[in-house]
Amino acid sequence: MNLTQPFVTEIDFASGQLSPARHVYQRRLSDMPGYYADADAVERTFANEGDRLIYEVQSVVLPADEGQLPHCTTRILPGRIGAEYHMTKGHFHARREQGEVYFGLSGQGMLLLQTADGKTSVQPIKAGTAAYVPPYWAHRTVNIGAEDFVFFCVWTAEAGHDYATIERDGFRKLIVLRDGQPTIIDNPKFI
Ligand code: PAN
Ligand code: ZN
Repeated sequence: MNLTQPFVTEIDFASGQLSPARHVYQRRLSDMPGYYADADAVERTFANEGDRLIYEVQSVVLPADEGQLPHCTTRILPGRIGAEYHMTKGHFHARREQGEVYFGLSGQGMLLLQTADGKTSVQPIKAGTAAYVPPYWAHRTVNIGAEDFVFFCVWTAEAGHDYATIERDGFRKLIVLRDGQPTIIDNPKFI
């Protein structure tokens, strides 16, 4: 048995900053090739402002042993690429039967979920919302507000991450600005 000592981490709800500082990684537009539907808008964004920061993850790294509960904050900056709101890559868990819990800390977002056989679901998350990602559902978060969207996640160490499936196929739904409102539309790639 590898005994992990109990510990606490302080979280700033507005920024997602962890104290003490933990592992941090950022995802910029160049880290997400092919993820946004409007390729011209991706090119325009690079041309006008370079490699835009889309989101940042601060995570408590734990041993990869079964039963450990890694946890993190994610901060998605406000903005759009064309009409499509800033979002995470999204993934299935490598072990599909492993779920996860998200908890909203600040800002306004949507949790987009889908199963391998094509079921989809969209759940709103704001400060104080606990969202359940059941086993077998791929999941992506989207910032639909004008401020940072920040949330906390807890998952199982054994879950693992499969990014390749979503990178190849995308989600069946997109969340875009349409008629002044965040709107869920069908991804034209699937029609
Ligand atoms: C989350 C996500 C985090 C970043 O902790 O990993 O929000 O999103 P991507 O991993 O899709 O880039 C989680 O779902 N962990 O399992
Ligand atoms: Zn996950």
